Amino acid sequence: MARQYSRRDFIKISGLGLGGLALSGGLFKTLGSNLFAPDATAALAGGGITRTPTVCEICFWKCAGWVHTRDGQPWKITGNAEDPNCNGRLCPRGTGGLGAYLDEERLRTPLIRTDVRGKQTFREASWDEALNYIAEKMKKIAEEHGPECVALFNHGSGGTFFKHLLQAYGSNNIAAPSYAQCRGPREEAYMLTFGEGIGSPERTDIRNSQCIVLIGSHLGENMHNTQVQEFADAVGNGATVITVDPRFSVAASKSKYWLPIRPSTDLALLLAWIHVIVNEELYDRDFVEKYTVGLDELKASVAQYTPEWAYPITTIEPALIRETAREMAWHKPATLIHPGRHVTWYGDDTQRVRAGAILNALLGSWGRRGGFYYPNSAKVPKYHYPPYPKPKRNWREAFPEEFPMASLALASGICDATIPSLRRDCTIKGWIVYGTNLMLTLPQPQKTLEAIQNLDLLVAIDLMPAEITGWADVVLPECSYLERYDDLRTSPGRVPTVALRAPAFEPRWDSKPGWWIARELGLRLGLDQYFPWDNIEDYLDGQLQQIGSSLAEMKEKGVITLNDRFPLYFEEGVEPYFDTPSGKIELASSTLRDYGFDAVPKYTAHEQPSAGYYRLLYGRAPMHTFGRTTNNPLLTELMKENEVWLHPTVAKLHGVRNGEYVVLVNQDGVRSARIRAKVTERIRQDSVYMVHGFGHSDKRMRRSLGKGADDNALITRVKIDPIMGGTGMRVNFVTIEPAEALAMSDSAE
Ligand SMILES: Nc1nc2c(c(=O)[nH]1)N[C@H]1C(S)=C(S)[C@@H](COP(=O)(O)OP(=O)(O)OC[C@H]3O[C@@H](n4cnc5c(=O)[nH]c(N)nc54)[C@H](O)[C@@H]3O)O[C@H]1N2
Ligand SMILES: Nc1nc2c(c(=O)[nH]1)N[C@H]1C(S)=C(S)[C@@H](COP(=O)(O)OP(=O)(O)OC[C@H]3O[C@@H](n4cnc5c(=O)[nH]c(N)nc54)[C@H](O)[C@@H]3O)O[C@H]1N2
Ligand code: SF4
Ligand SMILES: [Mo]
Repeated sequence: MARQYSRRDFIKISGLGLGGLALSGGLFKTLGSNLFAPDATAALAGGGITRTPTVCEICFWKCAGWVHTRDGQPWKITGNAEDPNCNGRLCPRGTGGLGAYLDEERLRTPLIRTDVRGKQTFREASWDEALNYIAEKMKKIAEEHGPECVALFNHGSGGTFFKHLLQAYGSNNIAAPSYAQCRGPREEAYMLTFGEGIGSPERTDIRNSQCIVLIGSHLGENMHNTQVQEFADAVGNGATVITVDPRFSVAASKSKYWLPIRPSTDLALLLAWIHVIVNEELYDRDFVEKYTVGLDELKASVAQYTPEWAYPITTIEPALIRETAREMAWHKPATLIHPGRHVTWYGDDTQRVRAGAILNALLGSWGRRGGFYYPNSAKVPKYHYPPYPKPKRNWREAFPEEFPMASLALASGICDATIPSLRRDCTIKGWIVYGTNLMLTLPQPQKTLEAIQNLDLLVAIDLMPAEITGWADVVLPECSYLERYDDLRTSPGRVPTVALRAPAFEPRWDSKPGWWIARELGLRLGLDQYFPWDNIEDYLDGQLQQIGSSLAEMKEKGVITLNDRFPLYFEEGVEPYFDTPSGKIELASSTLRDYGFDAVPKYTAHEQPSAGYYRLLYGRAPMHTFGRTTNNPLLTELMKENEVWLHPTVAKLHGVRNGEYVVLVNQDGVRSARIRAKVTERIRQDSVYMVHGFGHSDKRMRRSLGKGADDNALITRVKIDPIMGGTGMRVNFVTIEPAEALAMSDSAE
């Protein structure tokens, strides 16, 4: 039985401090109603105290909650106690979700560009005019180049309706930075090893783990709700935590072992751990014999990777490598080598994550308590649409014989395929960008801009005037998640659940829900047969009736749990099935071998920074999600700008004092916005660290404009994973200059 979590658990594990508590009470009580113009808002449910079910959209953990109103005014958002994604507790960002709704700087009406791209000069347009404009352009692109020359970038719940629209139109060039810039290598590495991916929420049985190994995963700062709750619980229950991180992260502070590794060398450490576990025969013999193939090949391959070999590479002492390997083996199979989430680091990411997967296999933690469970997700029959037309081409043709394991489209690949080149076949002419701010989240922003200049059509559907909207031809204002229905949440977990997001408020100004926008565009493109439902309530009710529920029931409960479920762990006498070519867990991957890659991961060295330069590392802060909350009026109260972490020796060398503003200049001479230095022993001397999502430059977001610096501006080069096309982003080096230099160069312009 999971214990009840309190908000203090979050505070403790996240290092949020007392500021985080400010959001737990009622909105107006704690922050004062003068921040907003509450009269401009209107609850759908009317007077008294009301509650409406929601699914949080502040990050992608998808916690279910309740939106409470008092006397027709927004009051607070709380977690739904029946929801396994939150156990009744939202994280500080989810609690601050009302800020997304109340932000006066939101997009208010459709906009059509009146000047060159990037000038941010728009005129207001009616929905009819804006949608007709887009539909005409899309028809023209389809006639002249084929519908597959329109691509969709998306992130977030409403993306479902735009994916449907694009497929009905005839394109499956559908991508998200959450694959090739995030967890793509992880999914492919686990597919190759176990025949199944990890998914989201992760299938990690953290709450029952006795030994948790975190390789970069900065749980606590990475504030994925129940993952942090379970981590707090496991720590409370005395689990051994081993954290490998060049920075003393919050997770490192909860750990028995902190291994401050030289960045980019994790694969050496993982291989040395495998070496110890294989050589000392510490692996789960029974499990390995029954379920795996390739042990001999693995043994032969890791023979060279002794802890002594790894020491000068990683800077981790051989004795410590042995001790931590033995500790992991001691707790097997309840030892979890966390698979990570944002894993696109150095370009050999699929192989690095695979080394972790192999360790998990050796320790027998797959399908076992305290390791990885088998997730259940609610099966809701799909709405019955006519089949989609078959696209004649897709982005893959732009990359013949490259990235064979990419199971989803690459956002970076679509960007490349938009830039005309003799090498590339598939030239994309239109982008629809739903809920992703590509300027801050696609690396090599110089390339993104070049691609944009080649487009015939760029549509941005956003809540905020985010940077990407400044480059769009048409900007469509979506209403916030608190003002709309979305598709049902059926994400996997220990129990199969369905959750509903219903609107608590009327859409403010002239904003509209994503489902409505997608449908209206579909009708204008002559795709009526793909949008047979007149309104979303019919669509949702139809879906829910098929699983014996109804929209009315869901509005009451918010979350329902279905009975139909699989066991979480392997069971005695039941042969598990692995969807790999051998039908077993592949320590040596036959698929990788067939494609000419190493069947067992091998170490490759990466370039290190030269004197005076430092590796640029980045990560998360518990009170923000990427750049999507850095203008949120409630969450900016908790953290207004980011800082760059510098080791005292580095600070001294560059004459920087704690709290001073500096400018980072990367290996290509690109300069950051000014950013405050945080001088701390908690980071290695060869690296600097900053939180992603700051340094906004769009003038329409005044709260975040010019606050801190944008890591992405400095990520002008990447190392691409040849297996699946992920973009390794931690391959940029920066030096440090005083901020005055920026002031001087500004005035010189
Ligand atoms: N430099 C750098 N790049 C990164 C990362 C990094 O740490 N550093 N992280 C990577 C990772 S892990 C990921 S998952 C990706 C994420 O990359 P993206 O998917 O691009 O994520 P966000 O930055 O959250 O983009 C969110 C956009 O959605 C808008 N938005 C918010 N709510 C709504 C809504 O309800 N409707 C609509 N239509 N729009 C909305 C916001 O205003 C913002 O413009 O980025 C990757 N790229
Ligand atoms: N609050 C909050 N939580 C979030 C998000 C958010 O925006 N805000 N985003 C969510 C999303 S989409 C994702 S993908 C996850 C990302 O969260 P994680 O998957 O946990 O992110 P990481 O890439 O591991 O990056 C951060 C950590 O890696 C360390 N690091 C850097 N280089 C190296 C290296 O070479 N080796 C090792 N061992 N460590 C290194 C950094 O010091 C830092 O502590 O967070 C999720 N949770
Ligand atoms: S983890 Fe926090 S921000 Fe993410 S969905 Fe849950 S409450 Fe919202
Ligand atoms: Mo991510």
